[in-house]
Amino acid sequence: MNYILTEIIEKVCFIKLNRPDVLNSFNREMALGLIAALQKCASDDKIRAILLTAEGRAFCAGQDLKEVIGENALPLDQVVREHYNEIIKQLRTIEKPIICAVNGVAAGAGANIALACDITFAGDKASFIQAFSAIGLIPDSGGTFTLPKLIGMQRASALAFLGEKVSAKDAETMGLIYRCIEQENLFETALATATKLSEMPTYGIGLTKRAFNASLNNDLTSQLQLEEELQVLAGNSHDYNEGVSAFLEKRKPNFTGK
Ligand code: T3D
Repeated sequence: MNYILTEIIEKVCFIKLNRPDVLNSFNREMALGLIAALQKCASDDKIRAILLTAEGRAFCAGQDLKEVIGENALPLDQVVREHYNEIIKQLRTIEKPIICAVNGVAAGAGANIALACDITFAGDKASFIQAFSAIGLIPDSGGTFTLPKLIGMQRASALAFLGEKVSAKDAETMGLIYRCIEQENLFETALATATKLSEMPTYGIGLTKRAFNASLNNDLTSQLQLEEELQVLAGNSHDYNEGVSAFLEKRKPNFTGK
């Protein structure tokens, strides 16, 4: 069984979680498969945007809880380090836009993986649950980092402690995700966004992601210094030259991502 499906549609790599019978919860094979798919996206220059979604009625129910007990269960630190930490590091450091289409419930690590993507759409039947507290765990997969930054300490605490289900509409209203979309239009909207981004100046967008990541630790002076440095890199790119030329020549630009 292939737990991670990938398809390249022009310049977009479409990645699908594929264990629908257990709501796409993560066993080790699926986690390592997702990491491998993301590594391939990072290294392949022809891929200029990534679209992450899932098969069936759920997006992802987090860790497969059948794998965490019994004598063959891996130690918790190994699971967190080798699976979830690695997935989140990939999502945040690949300097290409990563779009997520949350097609149903996203719980535990599944929720925090969706929230670590750059632009997250959710269908209006989808929901988000910080399911960790119900089983005595803390939010992993970057949850303790991402949640307070997205929605503030009060709402992050309420969601993490109570573990209540948040509808996609409420997630949009509180700034947890970018947009809640009618379910039937979810994939079309997410794919159109990924396709649009895949034709834009990928290098500059990647540098923007690098700057946003750094802003989480920098003071204003350091961040302004970083903007200066990254703007020089962007300004020396093919796509900057092409963008300015196309504007002046009143034609559509042909960006290469370089
Ligand atoms: O090693 C570590 O533990 C560290 C890593 C932690 C990371 C984490 O993600 S911890 C959080 C783990 N996830 C959860 O606690 C969520 C558990 N699932 C649920 O609470 C519910 O399933 C949902 C709210 C997500 C959806 O509810 P509902 O009513 O729509 O579906 P259901 O009937 O509960 O589930 C459908 C099937 O999927 C069912 O199997 P069955 O009875 O039809 O054979 C259920 O057992 C299975 N399933 C759902 N979630 C998981 C799962 N099987 C294994 N692991 C799951 N996480």
